[in-house]
Amino acid sequence: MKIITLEEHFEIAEIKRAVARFLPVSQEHFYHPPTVQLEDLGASRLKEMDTMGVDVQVLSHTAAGIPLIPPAEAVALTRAINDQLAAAIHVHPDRFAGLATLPTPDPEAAAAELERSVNTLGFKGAMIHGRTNNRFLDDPSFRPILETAVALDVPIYLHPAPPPKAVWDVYYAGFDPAVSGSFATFGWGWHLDTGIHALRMILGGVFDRYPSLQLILGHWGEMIPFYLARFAEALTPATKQLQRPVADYFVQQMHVTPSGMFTLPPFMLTLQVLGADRILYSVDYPFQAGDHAKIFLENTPISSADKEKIAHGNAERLLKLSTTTSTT
Ligand code: GRE
Ligand code: ZN
Repeated sequence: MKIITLEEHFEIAEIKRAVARFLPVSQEHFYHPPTVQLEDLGASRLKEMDTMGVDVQVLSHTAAGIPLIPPAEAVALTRAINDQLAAAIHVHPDRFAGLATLPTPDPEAAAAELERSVNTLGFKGAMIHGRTNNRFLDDPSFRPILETAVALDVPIYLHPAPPPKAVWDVYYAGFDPAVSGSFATFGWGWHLDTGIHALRMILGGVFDRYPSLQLILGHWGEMIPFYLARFAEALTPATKQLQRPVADYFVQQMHVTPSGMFTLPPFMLTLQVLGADRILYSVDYPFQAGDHAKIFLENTPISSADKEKIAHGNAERLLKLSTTTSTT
């Protein structure tokens, strides 16, 4: 079974240094990235992919803090990120594909960089890390980016990023900094944040404006599948400006991936809510260990046709990847 994974990160040391001065100090307390694996885009990564049973990694830069930095610098840095990723893909085109990093602080430039990334560099979509200037993608200022994604027919992967300081302080502070840091981010907070981001896009009418836009969420849909019926019951009567019942936007315009959360309950829940055609696969390498990536899917109690869709078929369709056979 060929496996294509969609939330697989790399990091460029110069970029990390360049963005470091814009990051909130609180970040130090939770962010201990696996630097060696993040920075490798060659032989060791391929070896780890072979061990995990992953044939193709769709690569994206890690949460670089791009939304936090001044527009002009964001433009230069994202160009450098995308150029270096393109060079790595060029060496191993059968093992790597790319998602663009966009300078969201300058939405027009971000739209242009998305266009360049797809049409010139051959990338398959973009990854956006949370809010920019505390605005979510339902804000009209980001329309150039969404319009371009629609025109190019590529998806946007919405990745978590640390919550705003005010939210951090009220909701997550008050514990040992390492506890607050994990609670505010990958332990809970930034998943809730990303779910809210996607729900705001529904409520803001983004998917009526762009009915072919496709959003990808990690972590089995960032809590939305569990609460979708509740959200739909509560919000559908109030959202008279929307064209569809609110749950429709989730099941028609979003896809989800596991991000390395390889346990059965959220998988079965997501499968029941969303169906096998909208589940893609991901490890969140190297933040999560992918040793069980292939075994987990093989052992799920679903049909082999559905396993093939989730392992690679849906990704090949959504990202328009060529369909070659498994290399592992
Ligand atoms: C992730 O990509 O999921 C991630 C980061 C940084 C820290 C932890 C984490 O980008 O899971
Ligand atoms: Zn990730």
